[in-house]
Amino acid sequence: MSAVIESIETLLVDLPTIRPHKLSMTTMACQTLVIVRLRDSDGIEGLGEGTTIGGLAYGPESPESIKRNIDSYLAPLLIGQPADNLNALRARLARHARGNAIAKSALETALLDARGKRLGLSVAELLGGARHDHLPVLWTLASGDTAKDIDEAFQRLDEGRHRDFKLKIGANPVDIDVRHVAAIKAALGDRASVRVDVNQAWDETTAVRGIAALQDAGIALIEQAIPAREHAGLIRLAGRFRVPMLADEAVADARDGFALAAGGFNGAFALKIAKSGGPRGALALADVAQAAGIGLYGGTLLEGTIGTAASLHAWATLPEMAWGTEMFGPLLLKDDIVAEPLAYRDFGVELPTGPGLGITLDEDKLAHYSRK
Ligand code: MUC
Ligand code: MG
Repeated sequence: MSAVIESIETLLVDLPTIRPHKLSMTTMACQTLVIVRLRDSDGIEGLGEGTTIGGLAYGPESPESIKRNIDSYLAPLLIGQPADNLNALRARLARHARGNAIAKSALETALLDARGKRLGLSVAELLGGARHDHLPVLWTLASGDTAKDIDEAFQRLDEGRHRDFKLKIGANPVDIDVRHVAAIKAALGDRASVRVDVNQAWDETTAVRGIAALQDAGIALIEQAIPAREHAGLIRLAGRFRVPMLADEAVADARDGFALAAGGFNGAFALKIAKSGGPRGALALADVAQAAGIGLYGGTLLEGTIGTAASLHAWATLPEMAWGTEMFGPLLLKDDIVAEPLAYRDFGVELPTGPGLGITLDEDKLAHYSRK
């Protein structure tokens, strides 16, 4: 008889960041990981992680709601069910619980990790097989200070760790932000590419002014300049400028992707397992993007090592992504809760080898950082 899901435990883990991380809607000094430990009747444990940014600042789920909704609603739907039929388990969650994409992503990750460990296969193998074992990773400059960001960029370049940079803007008036970005791009010159993420902070008129100036400054990509729901505006911006638009908050799952593509969007999509309810949903969005000729980007909600590894296993199954990945979450944190950190080298990261995610917890660190 196949294993059944026996228990699901959730932990809130608070890890300090290496420096304040300033986005348009919040400044982070700490990241809270919701860690899932799922145990099956054969003794196998699956690990999962859900994170968001700045409590409720980024989206409708907070770390506390992710934990509470798993504990009270989602875990009871899974406990006692056969552990190996991921399709049936995803359908059960979808039928009985709306929304809660980050919580569902943490659970799907734990289910995949346990199944991989049972079968001796990596999560990438469970998802069809890895096409890459090393993925490019950019770094986000978000100290809030132009000179510090330039120093940080040169450090990362000199270490061979990152050569593509994303700047978080939108918290300041547009002219100040444009000056900040242009100064960083001018300092880096041809040594590095620079893109921006506005995190929905501009209206369309401001976006037209800001993007025109950023395009002139040599910026490579403009991420989510206007509010997520304004699909028509995003499509207009994509048609208006040479510099491509990246849809992030606007595109959570395959349905959003289809709507944007059908409306004539011609930029790129940020894939995030957290937005899509797990790796499978993110890959479904990638299928829509590829069918529509829309570029791919491997995105993060600043997950720690477990969520980052889950994303890497998914991205590794795709053809080369036009815009690379931003799977640097663990590097933004002062410490980790795993025995073996991910290997960042050669401007990217190695895909961890399985079984499952290929990640083992450091129980002492987990206990130390878990919220009491
Ligand atoms: C986002 O909106 O892209 C990704 C990198 C980063 O610094 O923040 C995240 C969220
Ligand atoms: Mg973004």
